[in-house]
Amino acid sequence: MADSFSLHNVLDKFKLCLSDNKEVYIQYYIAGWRELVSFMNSLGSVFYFISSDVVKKIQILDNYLTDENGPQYLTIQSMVKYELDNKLVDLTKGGSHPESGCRTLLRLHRALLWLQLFLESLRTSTEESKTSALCSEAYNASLAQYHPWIIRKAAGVALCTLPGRDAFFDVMNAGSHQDVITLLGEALPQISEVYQITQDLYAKNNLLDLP
Ligand code: 1Q0
Repeated sequence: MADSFSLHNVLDKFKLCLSDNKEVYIQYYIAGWRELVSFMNSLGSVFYFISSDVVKKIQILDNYLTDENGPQYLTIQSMVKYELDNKLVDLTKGGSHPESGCRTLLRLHRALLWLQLFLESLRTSTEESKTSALCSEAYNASLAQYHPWIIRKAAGVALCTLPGRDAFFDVMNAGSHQDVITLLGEALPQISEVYQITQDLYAKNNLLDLP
């Protein structure tokens, strides 16, 4: 799996996410996350508790996409409309739809902000920068607020094992360090556009705090 991973693959998938009228295709969104899972798995078993949760969420969304109502799940926009119109979203805890597409995708959406912040800090980092520090700063500024103490603690332990900056650039498998930096500069605006469109859609529909 480690051999097949390349930063190009991740970025290509997120690039494919946007339709002409700026809707977000779920198929490519989860394909981007699949690439990230393969990257995380290549970092070692300590990341397994993180990647297995992502795999679970990809699976839930994939099941919606391939079942009989699949066409309603073509884009995040159509999913939100379909699930809200049909009362398929639990707005408070303890309802009958604990695994709605909307709440499942929200977890990945929050993690996408972490990815965006982390890749941006990596892009502008210097040789002295520590990936584990960059990664945990990005985590604390995004995902951490949604995680209980025990998960934050475990995430901290996993992050300490991240490879150093040079090795990290190599694992991304996208050419020289300068190539990686250039690629990130081109691709990050696309990830951030996908993030922002989703964020605005969820905000407009009051879905940002789904349990
Ligand atoms: C590079 C290493 C990754 C470092 C990740 C930062 C720490 C994240 C710690 C998250 C712990 C996840 C365990 C389970 C959490 C769930 O409780 C939580 C909520 O779900 P629920 O159903 O209980 O309400 N789930 C989540 O928040 C989902 C997302 C968490 C995972 C986010 C990991 C993002 C990883 C990205 C891949 C690494 C790519 C790095 C560089 C990319 C290079 C192309």
